[in-house]
Amino acid sequence: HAADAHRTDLMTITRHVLNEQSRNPESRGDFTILLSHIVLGCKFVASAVNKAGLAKLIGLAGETNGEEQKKLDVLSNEVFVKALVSSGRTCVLVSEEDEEATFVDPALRGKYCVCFDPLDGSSNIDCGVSIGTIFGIYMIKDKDNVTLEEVLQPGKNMLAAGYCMYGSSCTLVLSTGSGVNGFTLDPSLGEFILTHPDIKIPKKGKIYSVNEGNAKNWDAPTAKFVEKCKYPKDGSSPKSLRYIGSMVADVHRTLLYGGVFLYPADKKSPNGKLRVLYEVFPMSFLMEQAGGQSFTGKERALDLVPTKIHERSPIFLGSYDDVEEIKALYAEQTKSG
Ligand code: P6P
Repeated sequence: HAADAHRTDLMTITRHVLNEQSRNPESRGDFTILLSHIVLGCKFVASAVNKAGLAKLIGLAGETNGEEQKKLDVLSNEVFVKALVSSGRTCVLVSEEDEEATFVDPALRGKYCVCFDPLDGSSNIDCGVSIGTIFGIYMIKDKDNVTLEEVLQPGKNMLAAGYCMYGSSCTLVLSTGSGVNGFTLDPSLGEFILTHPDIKIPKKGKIYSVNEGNAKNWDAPTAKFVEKCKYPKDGSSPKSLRYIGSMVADVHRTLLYGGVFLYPADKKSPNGKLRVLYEVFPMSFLMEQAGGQSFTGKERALDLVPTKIHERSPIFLGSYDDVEEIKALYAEQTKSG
């Protein structure tokens, strides 16, 4: 059975990606090498996040080694930037932590652009809530003359996207464009092992996930949708509200259990809060690959063309039928003008 297979026929993430890549004739292993460096970054962050609590504890005991405890998100960013540059497979990087894009030394350039949030939800570290790394990968046509304009591509051009969630276990969820697979870190091996093959999100869910504290500022379609979740008119039972406040955790639950995750626009933030290149696009890519969908309130999220690297967008993503309901409410608003 699966357990035995795990013991002897180790389907590691590297082997799984090699299998997938071998199906496309012109692949020369560059993507697999890039991915192995992203995986290295995730393993480092996983161990640092696990120690964070302990380090804090030691800190309390006054035994810090004097070295200023670097904020985990800054440290994670440095690790990912160095891993991605040293892979020799990237030419430009966009990180949530860096105001400007990083153009790789021309001597070290490869054909990929990686957009990433090294430690999304890091404000939740001190209370032990799951946090995560989110990444999306684009191909760049001319790596030697890459400009910022080439980074500002619609999400539908992404070749791959994924997240790594640092929680009770470390789970990496990845799509390279032919479905979604989940891998769990086996610390004894230091390998990510395939544990969730071919993830498909339920067509309809019983959960909605939104920060109700922003309800005062929502627009009418969002308010109407949430009202329908709480007071269904068709005699069905109300949906459950689950909101962790860490995107990777809320999206992971939505992917596995179904339902819908919303970060809508509101009067205070007309473009919502979540960032297009390294939160909205990667999660939308995964949702579509898993049979769900993702909508901005105006259009399919992956059709959006960003104009700035830290641009924000409202997002409604999850089970196909649930997002259809939201799209219908926004279409009604557009019709009534
Ligand atoms: P709010 C975390 O800070 C984050 O960027 C996402 O991980 C999360 O989904 C969102 O913000 C939570 O925002 O306004 O509900 O606290």
